[in-house]
Amino acid sequence: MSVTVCLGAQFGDEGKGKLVDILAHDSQLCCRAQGGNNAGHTIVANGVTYDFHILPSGLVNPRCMNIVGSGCVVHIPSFFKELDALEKHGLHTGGRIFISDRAHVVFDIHQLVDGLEEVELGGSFIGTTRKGIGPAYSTKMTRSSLRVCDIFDEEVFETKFRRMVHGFQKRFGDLLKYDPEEEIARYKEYRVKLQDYAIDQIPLLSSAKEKNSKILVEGANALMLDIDYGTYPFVTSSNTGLGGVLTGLSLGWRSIKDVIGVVKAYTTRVGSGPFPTEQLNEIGEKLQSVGHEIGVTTGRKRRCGWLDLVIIKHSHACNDYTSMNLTKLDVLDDFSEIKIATSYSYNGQQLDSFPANPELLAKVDVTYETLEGWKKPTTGAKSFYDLPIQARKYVEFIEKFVGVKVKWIGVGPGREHMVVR
Ligand code: 2SA
Ligand code: GDP
Ligand code: MG
Repeated sequence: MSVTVCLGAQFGDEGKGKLVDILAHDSQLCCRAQGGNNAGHTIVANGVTYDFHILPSGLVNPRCMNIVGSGCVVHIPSFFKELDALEKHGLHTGGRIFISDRAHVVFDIHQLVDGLEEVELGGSFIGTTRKGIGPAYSTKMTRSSLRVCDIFDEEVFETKFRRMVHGFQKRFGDLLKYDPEEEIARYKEYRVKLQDYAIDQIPLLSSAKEKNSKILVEGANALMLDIDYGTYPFVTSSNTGLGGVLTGLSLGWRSIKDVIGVVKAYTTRVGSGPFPTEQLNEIGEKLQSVGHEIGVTTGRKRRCGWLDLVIIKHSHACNDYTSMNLTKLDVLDDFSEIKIATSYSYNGQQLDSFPANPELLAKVDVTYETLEGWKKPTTGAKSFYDLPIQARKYVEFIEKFVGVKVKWIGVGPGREHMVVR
């Protein structure tokens, strides 16, 4: 068995879905290890645009099997809604998508609590997707959550569910406008429907190992949103880095062959939190409009700024990338000058590592390297040497600074818009 892991190296939306779709062509299994339907992965294949949230992007390839792994949190109605949408696009998913029976369930009550917790934070709100991700992982950690395996025994389900709801009702009182009976009733239907999807992921992955299968792991969100290594508390509630892959799927470390860091050629962020290279000016607006930087899950405009190599170095230190996919290079086609952040300083003193403290991070001064733009379209490029010399220099600057090879370069949204080196 060989495992290739695709991980977001910045704040998410780097274009992981597109790389996963391309690599799925040569893989038997595609797995999600963490997160829920907060993620949004867009794939443009054969002229059709697909949006994935909880489902793995490997589903676009008709020969690829897919697993929503044990480390994920799943809102079951959204899972079925997303499957229905794919079927309407003519994509047949029957027998190719499974959910680990150890994955935790996101209920509507988690989504309501997500909203209430954001309100409680006032001006310091996180800017979550309100998909219930934080509350679902919280109940997982306090051991009051329900897993997919709990759904199948009606009595056990109701007992555990009512206990969890009672906990939230005690905490939020009248603020929580919620009828547990409605949700319990809905699970009568899901109890039957889910039988075709819930599996024990461990023997399935063990048998993939015996068959020497190629497995792809699709990261959701990205390292700077990692609960331990991101810009806490402005993060999501899972380990979005390599750690989450090891705990969220029973693959073992020995089989991991490649860890690909997906890096957008500039930086974007959705939601609150420090963003040292953010451009609150016409540069940021141009990146946002040319790059169509709009959240796939919530429709929010993404904040935009220059590429930050301090972040990519931190990300590489945590995830140990074997190669990188630089994406959306084409979005920079029309800039005469392009800046890249290479270090931070605070009170005149250069920082030698990425700061843990978000208040400090919000105040750092950024040192930039300025590179010449290329002012030519790159979307038609088929090989590295089809790219303008300035674009090649941009790529080479990044790989030299980070010390990792850029093996793939995205020059457009389509499957075919990928230069492979
Ligand atoms: P949550 O909902 O608890 O995970 O939110 C916590 C923070 O994580 C950010 N987050 C994301 N950032 C980028 N992309 C995400 N997926 C969607 C997309 C986002 C969207 O692909 O565009 O549609 O808005 C994603 N999911 C979570 C979030 O903004 C919070 O800062
Ligand atoms: P993910 O969350 O990392 O999978 O990324 P998203 O799908 O949320 O956001 C990336 C967006 O950029 C999607 O709309 C992709 O279709 C698009 N995209 C991916 N790679 C490229 C690229 O190289 N060039 C351009 N112009 N668009 C790209
Ligand atoms: Mg996304």
